[in-house]
Amino acid sequence: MTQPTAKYRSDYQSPDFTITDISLEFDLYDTATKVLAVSKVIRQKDTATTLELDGDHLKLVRIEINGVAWSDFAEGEGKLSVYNVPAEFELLIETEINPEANTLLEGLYKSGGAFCTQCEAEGFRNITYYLDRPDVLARYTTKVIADKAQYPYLMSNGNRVDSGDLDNGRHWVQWQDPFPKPSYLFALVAGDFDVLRDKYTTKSGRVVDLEIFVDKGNLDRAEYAMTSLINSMKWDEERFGLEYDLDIYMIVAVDFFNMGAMENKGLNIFNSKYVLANPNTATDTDYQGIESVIGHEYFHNWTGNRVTCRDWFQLSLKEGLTVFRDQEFSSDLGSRPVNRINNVRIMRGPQFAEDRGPMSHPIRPDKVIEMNNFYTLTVYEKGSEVIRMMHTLLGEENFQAGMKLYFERHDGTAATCDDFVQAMEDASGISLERFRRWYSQAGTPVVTVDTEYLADVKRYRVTVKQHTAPTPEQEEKLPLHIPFDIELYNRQGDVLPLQCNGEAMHHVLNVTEAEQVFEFENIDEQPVISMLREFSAPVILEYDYSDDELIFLMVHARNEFARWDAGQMLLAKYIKRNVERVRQGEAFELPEAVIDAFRGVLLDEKLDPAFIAEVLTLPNENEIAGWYKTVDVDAIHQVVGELEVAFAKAMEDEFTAIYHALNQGAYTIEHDAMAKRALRNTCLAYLGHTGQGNQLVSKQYQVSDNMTDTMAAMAVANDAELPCREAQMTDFSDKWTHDGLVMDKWFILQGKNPAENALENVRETMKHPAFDLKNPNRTRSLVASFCANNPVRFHAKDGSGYQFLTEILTTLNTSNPQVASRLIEPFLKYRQYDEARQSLMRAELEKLAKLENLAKDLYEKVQKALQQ
Ligand code: B3K
Ligand code: ZN
Repeated sequence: MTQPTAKYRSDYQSPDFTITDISLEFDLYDTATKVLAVSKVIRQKDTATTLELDGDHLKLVRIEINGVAWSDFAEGEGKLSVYNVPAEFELLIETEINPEANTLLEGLYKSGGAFCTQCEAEGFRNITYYLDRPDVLARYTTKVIADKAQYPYLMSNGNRVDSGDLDNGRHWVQWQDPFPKPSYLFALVAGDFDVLRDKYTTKSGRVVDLEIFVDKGNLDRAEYAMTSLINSMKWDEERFGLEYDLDIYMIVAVDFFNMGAMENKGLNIFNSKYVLANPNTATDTDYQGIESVIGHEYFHNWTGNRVTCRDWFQLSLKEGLTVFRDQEFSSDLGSRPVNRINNVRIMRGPQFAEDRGPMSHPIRPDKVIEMNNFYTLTVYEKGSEVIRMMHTLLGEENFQAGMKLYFERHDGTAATCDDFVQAMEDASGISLERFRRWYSQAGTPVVTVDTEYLADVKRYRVTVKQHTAPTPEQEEKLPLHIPFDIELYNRQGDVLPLQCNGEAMHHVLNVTEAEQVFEFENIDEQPVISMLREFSAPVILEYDYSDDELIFLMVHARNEFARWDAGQMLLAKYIKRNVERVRQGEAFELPEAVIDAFRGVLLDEKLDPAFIAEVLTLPNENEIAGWYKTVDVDAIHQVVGELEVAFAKAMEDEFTAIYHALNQGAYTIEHDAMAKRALRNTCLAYLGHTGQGNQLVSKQYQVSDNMTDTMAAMAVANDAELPCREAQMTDFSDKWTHDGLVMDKWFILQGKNPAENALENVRETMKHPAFDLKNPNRTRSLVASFCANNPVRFHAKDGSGYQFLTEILTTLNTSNPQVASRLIEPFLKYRQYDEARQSLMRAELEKLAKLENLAKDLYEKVQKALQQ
């Protein structure tokens, strides 16, 4: 095999040819599906005479040009060159593919009994030879032919225009999509399903058929997805003025899927995890996941499909923006502070970690070997933070004007990130010149603040410095435009007006230089400052808060996010201090005042219980690891454990009282009920570390009438290694072995099992009848939760965890490299560990580097990690 090569953003060239229309015919058979593609090809550049098409894993049967057999072509690695073609012509290509052998789950493959597709980013080339790039937009007509008994439902994008029966027990359906689209949005599904149907009338009065396809017998688990879809359609009309454009919207749930879901035009294909739910099988968190992923894929119809990306380097154009939209959707429908807190946890945990690692890249990458490797937290989550910053700088009204202008300019085309920013700038009249650097600069900026109260002149001076450390292949960093949201409080907790040079100032400061000084006038006493409110920029804030100031902010900050954040900073201080103590062989200690501050929040009846639960949730061990240059996994684990016990002991009475008071009647998925469960189960998590733990947890497991409470009990039993764990695990597995999706929760617990023999257990669990390494959900649940979320056991000193990961990666390298490439992440951070662990992990990376046929996905990451 030739060495994989990189593509560069700067090399972009518009295509030599384009395809305006394509007519596809699929004759579906498990091992030999015939694909006939007839395209209208038009030359775009005068000098071009060779048409270069992308294609992989294809058996070429024939080529015709304008109805005549064509032999002037050559097949190369991953491509087909057709020579001496005219300026405009009809190209017929017949290929044969083998869906059953397709374990990559990219292109056309079989999931259980159904045929389905996944084409983003470059999967369409596994179906036929094509201009498989997002800036070639064609109108698709698709005819699907299959056995009628086995595959009664045949679907593709757009509207169903015709159908018929054949005499050999087969039938066909023809679909037509009126909207030109890139190949990555193509979809096909054939199978036998149960269907949940509904209708939605758009604000202009058009009636849209809504159909959700699930495996037979799962109809009672599709309702929440339908509700979420209808809510999404309504919300997008109300908040963004955007209406759905086809007569039908279909969602198909499949069990074998590499990621969450896919926004194919009119025919979304979903990982069943983000569709199927009822109270017996799904937790509140699952319900929330369904709402946000259904919303996300629906919102792509405008941000992604109607306006798509010019090239894959622009991925954040659609992903960052669509994540921003789905976050706003969830926040408008549910709790804004709780949503914000959870998004910020992802930024501060795994996204900041990505920025520190060898794969660090800007939200608009410059260099890519395997595009699938760039569906990252940076492109998605940081991408959405960049959109959010523009929203903060412009305000809702200007932002919506920018959206409108963006659609006026780019609807029906493939655009760039620059186009988006330009529309925002032009519509608002606000300069985003320096702001654009967020698109090209990788890494997390550190913002360091110093404050000084000048009592004699009644001024408060705030000095803000920003610095971004070098990242791989990007040594030089420039100052960014950081919207820095602050508030000043007096001792009574009143907000002080911000005034500079006699003029009122907005609470969002424009930090644009490496160092800036802001001086606020008429400040009568030393104030307390709240900063980076709402996490107004994806940066690390460094400021030397005293305990008293943080405790003050936990009580007095005006918005809940800032109160939570103050609590997090206070926890961070004592976690760091105790990690040091543990390393010095000293005992854990925590001042009474810190505990009292948290007790105060716990007992504050004015607060949303879901918010209280967030305040009492400690940062996880991975996030904590990110605070260190060299991570001491064992010390961190010990301190988190001791902190849990300290809170549990000190507040046992309060936790117990609240736990019992929040016992609710019948399960509902109303936000209120969810919030109460969240707090109640947080109390249980602490009580798990007290004498009554085992009894309370067993009781909850026994009486629970819903998966949220069942899983909460099991998680506590697992985490606190309670005696009741074993029996619960056995009972659960007996009950749910037939249902992989439910068993995933059990696999996750096995993966996170803190017991010393966790790895042995994980290996044993792989033999469970519900486990299947070929199913990405199963693999992620068990293997990824062990490797990524059980740091103490994965990083066992003997290297056994590392060897295990290499074994798994070696298998997946051939069967499903996309999944392998996600699992390898813990290895990429090897430089953050002590020397012994570093060299063990490095040795594993070197082993992987030597693998024959190392997939591009792993190659890119292994090389970068080793070069770092
Ligand atoms: N656009 C898809 C992700 C495709 C991933 C390809 N490896 C789902 C989404 O972001 O909505
Ligand atoms: Zn998306």
